This record gives sequence, C-alpha cells and structure tokens, in this order.
Amino acid sequence: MWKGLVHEYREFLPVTDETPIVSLNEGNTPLIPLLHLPKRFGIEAKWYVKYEGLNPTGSFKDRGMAMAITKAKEKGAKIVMCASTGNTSAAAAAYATRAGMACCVIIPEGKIALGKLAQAMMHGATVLQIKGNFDDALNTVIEITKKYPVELVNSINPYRIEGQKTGAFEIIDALGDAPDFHSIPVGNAGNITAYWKGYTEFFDLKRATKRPKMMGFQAAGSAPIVLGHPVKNPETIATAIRIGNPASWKQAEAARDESGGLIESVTDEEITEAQQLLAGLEGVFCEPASAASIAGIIKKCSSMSFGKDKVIVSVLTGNGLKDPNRAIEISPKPIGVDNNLTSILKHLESHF
Ligand code: AN7
Repeated sequence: MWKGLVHEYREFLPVTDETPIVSLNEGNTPLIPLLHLPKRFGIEAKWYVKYEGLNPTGSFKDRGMAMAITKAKEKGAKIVMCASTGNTSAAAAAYATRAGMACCVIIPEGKIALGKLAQAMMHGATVLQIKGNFDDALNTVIEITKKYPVELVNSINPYRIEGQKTGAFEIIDALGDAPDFHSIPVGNAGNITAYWKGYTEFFDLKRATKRPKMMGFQAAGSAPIVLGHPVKNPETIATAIRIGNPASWKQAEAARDESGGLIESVTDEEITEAQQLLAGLEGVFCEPASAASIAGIIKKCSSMSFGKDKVIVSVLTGNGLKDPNRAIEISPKPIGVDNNLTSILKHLESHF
C-alpha cells in the first residue's frame, strides 16, 4: 500500500527513523496522457498531465504540507500559520488537524474559491480574512512567526519545497526518464522551484538522463516575474495565482535559466479556454490556475517545436471542484424540461 510521499521517498527527504510522519497518503497521483488536445493543436509530442487535484485535499499543496507538518510535529510545534490564496490554507488545516495541532490561516477577503474556504472551515482552522491581497497576508505571517512560537508553513519554509519536489520524482519514476518540457503555473513560485530541485536531484543520481525545460506561466494580470517588477494590485480569475510579489522569485528565475526554459504569461481568456478544452475534450477537470499550464503549451505550440520524439508534462495543480462558481459561470446552464420522453428526447436526437 502506498503510504504517502514522505514514507515512500524518505531516502531523499530530511527525515530519520524517529521522525513522526504526518500523512494522508498524499502523492502517487496519475500521469494522464492527453488524447484529443494534442491533435487539436497539431502537437505531435506525447503530452501528459500530472493530476495533482487527486491529492487528499485536492491540490499539490499536500506534498509540501505533509513534509512541513511532519517537521513541525518533530519539533513539537503547537500551532502553524500560513497566508494563502486558498489551497495552502486547505492543506495546512487538514494536516495540522491530522497532527493534533492548531492552524491559523490568513486569506484575502472575497478572493478565495469556495471549495478551499469550505475546507479550511471544516478542518477547524482559525480563518482570518484581511482587506488586502496574498502578498500583504504573507508579510504579516512572516512578522508574526518571527516573533511568536508559531510555525510558518508557507513555501518559504524549506520543508515545503522538499515535499513538493517529489512530484518530479514520481514523473521520472512513471516515465522512466524526465520529460523534455515541464509546464507549470507560477504564483508564489514555490512549485516551479521544487520541481526543478526534484528533477535536478534525480538527474544527479542518474535516475534520469536529462532535465526538462521548465516552462512557467503566470496570469497576465499577476505576472511580476514576466514584467520584472512586483505588481501592486494583482488581478486574475485564477485566484490561486493572484500574487504580485512571489517569495521564490529568484529561484524561479534560476529554474528557468538553468533549464533553458521560460516564464511567460497567459490571459484570463486563454486560461478559461484551456480549462474548458481540458474538461470538455479530455474529461479532466482542473481549477483555473492549473489550466495556465495547458494554456501556456497551447500558446507556445506554434513557435516551439513539440515534435513526436518529445515528451511534455503539464502539472494540473488543483482540482476543478475547488472553484465551482467559476465553472458554473463559464458553462452552458442546465436546461429546464418537462419530465416526459418527448421533451427529453428533443435534446438527444442530434446524437442518434
Ligand atoms: C492550484 O494556496 O499560493 O507558484 O496560498 O493553488 O508554488 O505558488 C497557491 C498556489 C498553482 C501556484 N496552482 O503555485 C496558496 C497558493 C494552484 C495553486 C499555484 C497555486 P506556487
């Protein structure tokens, strides 16, 4: 039985036999080959999605949080804290509960997808909303955790990165080698940092013969790394990556430059189209921020060569169910019908 990533990849993680591993059996998420999207855009490469929405709390944050809460537990912490655009708070609340610790999350008021808010509330976290954005919240959390006995579990906690790098390990283990291109949404830039670390470690250990070009995508209204300066009032429908001053900015640039990759932006329209195409053509439902990694490949496919000897992996960081409001907003509404055969069959006839 898969026992969670800290257990499974323990030889590559900062744990000992005495470390009290906190786990919800996260990781081991499927790498799903895309069948229809590549054809639609004339992409000959094998294109996979790493469906991180199937982690226990529905996002990739469980990887880093399993590791960070494990280390907090080892240290004897009583309370953890994070700023969040939603998914980090859901994961922190769940793993802190699992570990018997208290959890406090600070979120930007009105800008959290409904599913994520429900999770933090159900797991009993203290949920504080500020009239400010993620960047403001993170600054406050840093200040508090410096002065008080509260463990910070945002991705500037190095154990978060350690846990998240296992996503790259799983991809290499599943494919037998690293892919040629790795596309990923970029918000606070912890995940692109973590994947690059993971790819590099397995390459150094000769478990992979190459490392992918890292292709990071920010939302156009929240694209500080692309613009080269912080964005004071970041905006995007992809609320998970509505971040104007990423904590791991330098590390993201290093991943881009060392891999010969890129960090670019995609518009909200491109993100929405990608989310709809993935759900409507492939049967895979991801949240808006995650679709940035698909939108990015679609945007680059005419100028870059994704030939048939190449492999692309796009990380789908969060489950589509996290943000039901947005999904309903962009989809055709349910059709009201009378409950009889004639009225119902009218809507099926075109498929007969
Ligand atoms: C679905 O939850 O920052 O570049 O506070 O939820 O590592 O920040 C979420 C980020 C991509 C960006 N996709 O990852 C938070 C938070 C989803 C996300 C990102 C997030 P990073």
